[in-house]
Amino acid sequence: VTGDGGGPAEADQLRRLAVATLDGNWEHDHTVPSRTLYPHQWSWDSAFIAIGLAHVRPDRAWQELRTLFAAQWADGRVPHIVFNPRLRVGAYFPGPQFWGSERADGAPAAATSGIVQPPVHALAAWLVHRRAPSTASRAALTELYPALVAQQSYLTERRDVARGGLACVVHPWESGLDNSPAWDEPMAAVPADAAVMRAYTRHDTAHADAAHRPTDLDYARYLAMVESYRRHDYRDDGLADRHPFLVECPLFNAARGAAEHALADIAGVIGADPVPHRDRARRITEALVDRLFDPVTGTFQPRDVRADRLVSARTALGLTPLILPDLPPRQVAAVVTEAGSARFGLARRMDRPLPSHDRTAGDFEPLRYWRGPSWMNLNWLLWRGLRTHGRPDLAAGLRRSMIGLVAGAGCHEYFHPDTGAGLGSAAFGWTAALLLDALA
Ligand code: 9YW
Repeated sequence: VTGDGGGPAEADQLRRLAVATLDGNWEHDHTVPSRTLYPHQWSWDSAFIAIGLAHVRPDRAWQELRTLFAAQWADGRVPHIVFNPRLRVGAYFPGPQFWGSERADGAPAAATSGIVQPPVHALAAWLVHRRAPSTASRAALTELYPALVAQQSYLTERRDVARGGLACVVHPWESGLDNSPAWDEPMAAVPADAAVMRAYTRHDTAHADAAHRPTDLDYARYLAMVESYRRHDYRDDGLADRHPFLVECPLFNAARGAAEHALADIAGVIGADPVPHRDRARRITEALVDRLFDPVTGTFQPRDVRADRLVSARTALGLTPLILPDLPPRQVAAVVTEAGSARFGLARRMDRPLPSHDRTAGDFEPLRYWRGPSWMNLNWLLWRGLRTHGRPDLAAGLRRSMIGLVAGAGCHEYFHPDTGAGLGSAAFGWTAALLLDALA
């Protein structure tokens, strides 16, 4: 496929590619992010995938979310990986044996990880319904609503370590942006020994270029953080005193706020009370502005709770609070300015979508995963934010660049931020799904 996906024939061809990618990754009752690299079910992938499936296979969109929430823990946490028991042991590292979720209180029958990912699921459920409202979609919302509320309650009640109204991530994997430069400063405090990795076999570097992936030292720290959490059977009491990584992430908390807005909309449809959701949404937005907006740089930055300071890296995470409909005008203007700066390059006419990290930074790496490459989900969030805040001109430019990216390279996992070359998995679920949404 070549060109910018502009004409109707080309849009059709792209749609077919996206549907074929999603069909190819469909596994029984969920979609895998990638057959080679990520053969199980991933939490936030499934939410993005449902948003795309809504356009072509609405039944599957609901099934995708139902399957994920069937693995919800009794405390409300939605695990970041639900392992497929049909796969051979060792299909992915770290696998079910490493997580040992069966030993924790309130874990489901299915083997899962013990950590979470950004809660974009309520927004996904709302968008799936809104795409084609029906008796079936209202029934699906009614069924999912208590589970979505429990997911939010878990994050609000158990993860607000600093008691400032924001949820902490206890691992970079929970942010969804594993090796983002945003985590370098808080990660430096996590004890690690690269030799730890010799005891394990990584699978990611067998399927993808090691130069694109997190380093072995990163991985040693990732495992140390899981071990710290697992030692206490994934309980959240006392985290402040014992856990080496506690960070308030702008994207994670913006997703939480967007989820409360979506739950208010869902409540309105199913006859529940929207008011508590609107109240919680307002409090989350206030806390985000209060704790994570840096008036000096004019962008949102993660807060390292252990060191009680904002991290200095300016990554694409800082742009994502734009998805909040109640973000105050001052912060909206600041985010649009940051996105339009040389760091990210948002414009009415742009050759490529935004990179995941500040292009002008010394540690910008155009090939290494979340340290520079362009990702469809981050761009989709910004696209949504621009429409929410009345910037259709910029939204249209960004949308064209997103479609052009996939038109040029296919449904890759991530893309070279300058050349647009496809990187990582060549048949990636959320790229296909969010392309479908952009084409709609
Ligand atoms: C890994 C599945 C997941 C995504 C994450 C991404 C990556 C797993 O893949 O993590 O092994 O690196 O960082 O956001 O959900 O697509």
